[in-house]
Amino acid sequence: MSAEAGGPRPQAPVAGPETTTHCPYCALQCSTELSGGRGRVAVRPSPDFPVNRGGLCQKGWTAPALLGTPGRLLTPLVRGTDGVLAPASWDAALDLVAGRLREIRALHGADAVGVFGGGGLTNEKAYTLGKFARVALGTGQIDYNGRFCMSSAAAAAGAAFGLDRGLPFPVTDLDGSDVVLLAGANPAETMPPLMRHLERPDLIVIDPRRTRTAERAALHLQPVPGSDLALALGLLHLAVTESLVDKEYVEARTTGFDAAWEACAGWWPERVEEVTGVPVAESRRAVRMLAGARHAHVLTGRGAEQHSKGTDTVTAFIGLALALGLPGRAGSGFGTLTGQGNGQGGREMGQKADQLPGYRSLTDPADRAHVASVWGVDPGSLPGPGRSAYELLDSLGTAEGPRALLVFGSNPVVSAPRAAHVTGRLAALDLLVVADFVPSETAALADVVLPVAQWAEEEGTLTSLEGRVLRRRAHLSPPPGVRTDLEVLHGLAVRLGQPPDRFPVRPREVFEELRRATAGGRADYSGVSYARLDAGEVLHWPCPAGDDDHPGTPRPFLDRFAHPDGRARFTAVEHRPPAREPDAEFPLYGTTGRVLAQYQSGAQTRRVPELVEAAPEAFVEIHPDTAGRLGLADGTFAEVASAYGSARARVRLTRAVRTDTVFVPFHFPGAARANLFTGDALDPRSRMPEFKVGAVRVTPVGERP
Ligand SMILES: Nc1nc2c(c(=O)[nH]1)N[C@H]1C(S)=C(S)[C@@H](COP(=O)(O)OP(=O)(O)OC[C@H]3O[C@@H](n4cnc5c(=O)[nH]c(N)nc54)[C@H](O)[C@@H]3O)O[C@H]1N2
Ligand SMILES: Nc1nc2c(c(=O)[nH]1)N[C@H]1C(S)=C(S)[C@@H](COP(=O)(O)OP(=O)(O)OC[C@H]3O[C@@H](n4cnc5c(=O)[nH]c(N)nc54)[C@H](O)[C@@H]3O)O[C@H]1N2
Ligand code: SF4
Ligand SMILES: [Mo]
Repeated sequence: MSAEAGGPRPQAPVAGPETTTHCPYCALQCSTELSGGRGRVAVRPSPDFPVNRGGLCQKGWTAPALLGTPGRLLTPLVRGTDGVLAPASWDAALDLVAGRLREIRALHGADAVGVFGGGGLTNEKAYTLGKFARVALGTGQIDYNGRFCMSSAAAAAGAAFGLDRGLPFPVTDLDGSDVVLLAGANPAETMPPLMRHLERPDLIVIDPRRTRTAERAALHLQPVPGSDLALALGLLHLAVTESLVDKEYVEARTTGFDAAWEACAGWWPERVEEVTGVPVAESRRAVRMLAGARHAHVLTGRGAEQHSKGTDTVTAFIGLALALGLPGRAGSGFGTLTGQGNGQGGREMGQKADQLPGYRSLTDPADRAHVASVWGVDPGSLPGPGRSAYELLDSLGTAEGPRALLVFGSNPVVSAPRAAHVTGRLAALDLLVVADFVPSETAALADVVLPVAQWAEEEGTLTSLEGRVLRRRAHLSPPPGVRTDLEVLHGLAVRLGQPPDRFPVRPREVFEELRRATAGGRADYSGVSYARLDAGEVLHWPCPAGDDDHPGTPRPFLDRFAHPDGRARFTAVEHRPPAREPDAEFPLYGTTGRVLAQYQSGAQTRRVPELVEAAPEAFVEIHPDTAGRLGLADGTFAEVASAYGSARARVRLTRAVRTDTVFVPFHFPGAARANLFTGDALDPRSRMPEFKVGAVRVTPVGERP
């Protein structure tokens, strides 16, 4: 029975004083206890969860504020002939959407409808969204914001290890490490409780800025943005020339070393210094620290990955880690720090353009047949792979691209690269539908806005950065008038002619189906169940079903890597410059990233008073020497312009950034959007945009923006 038909809500309010669940934001998925009724929800960290160990960051502490935020969407909105979004009933809104989708499909074909998902969606929602696109809409045009996040790391890890699990070991392994290298990650701001696991190890931080993380490092390498690939090749070169390679490991557990060495043989230390700006002595010290440690880890973050060569850069860091014998060895390892709440699960459940659930491939006949049988459809009816996130957004409203787009869990008007262009593409659509709980900048452009439930009002599972499957639990029921994403997808599917039981609204039922769909896949969840999770079992995927309960796989590579021969692959990669290097017109490097008190596009955190107070507006971080030359005073406004466009933000002078680089956080809307100056270069393999380096000019605009 669906809530649609007026039946009982599938998610009754939870009785009892406290509900154990997880923070709505990042992939660390800190465990929390919620108490109090609507309007009075209080949060405290669960004392015994090993990942956050009683800690939360400021975003986690203030998350309940979002549940009752004044602007919260409580009724569907439909844009009238006067151009204004006005309240409508659910029936009217869903009938309208389904009717328009049918028309557009009849006129232009199934691929004229696109879907854009998010890495914050629960596994159940991400799974259902992918199924909805392929089955109810019959479109191949689905991708998601994780393409902007984890795609380079995923492509590189998949190729090297045969499996992409962000951290192939529990976070608590870091406690026992001696040296941890962080390439382009700033966890002191982006995952503060993770720092509790980084107290013992000596940190090597690679970041063009002296971040809060870098301040805690034993060694901070401060390269030119976009030069990490040369740096990683140089570190591997040094490992070889200083005889620090773990030959036994390389021999026993890897292939391809000779070709990788050939590719980095030309990256002698002085040449690396010239390209990266990192002194030879510092590179040498970094390699010696890593090689001399009993246990060491190499971790990458978005700083190294969000480039047009992000996949090759991660591949080069994996090469360094393999040469030193770290991956798949007890107490050591290689990993990437997944970003969004369900950034790991969200990339396995089939909302990615080329994927089916369980990390299955849309182009593999056996994979298609397996998933089609679970879905009860003909494999031949499943579409092929679609466009990647930026390419999808770029094609909207053109002769070749979708005329309609459904957005679940992203705010691309702020977060997509080349945001002014993307905003124009969204505006060119015949139909834009946004499901959200707040009126995001993207929702403000929509023809139909559908108000959905939030984290503390829904059941589900998420898979954290360490590959552990976690239960999200409902503490409240959604406010009247609000539906869950699963109810929305069910309501649309039925209106598009699907049998009602093909799109269940109960997360538990979806999970049962998802277990079968992922069974035998690389990300196998078939042995996981709500019952096991609720009994407190700690389950990391792969966790296949069997006669006995499978214990899960916290460390998948201890005995062998996931390639058929069990070996990890070195791959030869070549350094290349970013899509645009600074020149006379745009003389500085522009880079972008995060601050502690804001999350992503800011759609959520810009509505939390404490967070707004802590981080009220965008800024341009610039070195005082550079600012002096350009006539920029602290606290005044500057324009940051590239060949693609320009943003305006307040000048913040700091010696923490290189003199040739400026940094702008991307959390803010309007004219302060960092993505107004980012470009459209994409990594050829992962299709990751180049968020982390561009050529810009910074000019004063005075006391006001
Ligand atoms: N507070 C907060 N926390 C978050 C999020 C948030 O929005 N706010 N988002 C979550 C998500 S989805 C993600 S993906 C993670 C991201 O987590 P991180 O990867 O830690 O975050 P970023 O700030 O994007 O980038 C990290 C660092 O890369 C540096 N950097 C810039 N260019 C380069 C370069 O060319 N090379 C190198 N080596 N470094 C460079 C920046 O100076 C920055 O300090 O955070 C998660 N946690
Ligand atoms: N310049 C620059 N741009 C970047 C980056 C960068 O470093 N620099 N980082 C990139 C990265 S790593 C990421 S992950 C992206 C993230 O950027 P976005 O994809 O824009 O992420 P959010 O701001 O989290 O947007 C999520 C939206 O969905 C809503 N939402 C949250 N949960 C749910 C849900 O369960 N259901 C529904 N229907 N809606 C929900 C939220 O209210 C919000 O409006 O930004 C990318 N953009
Ligand atoms: S670190 Fe991430 S999961 Fe933990 S409280 Fe902060 S935002 Fe939430
Ligand atoms: Mo991300």
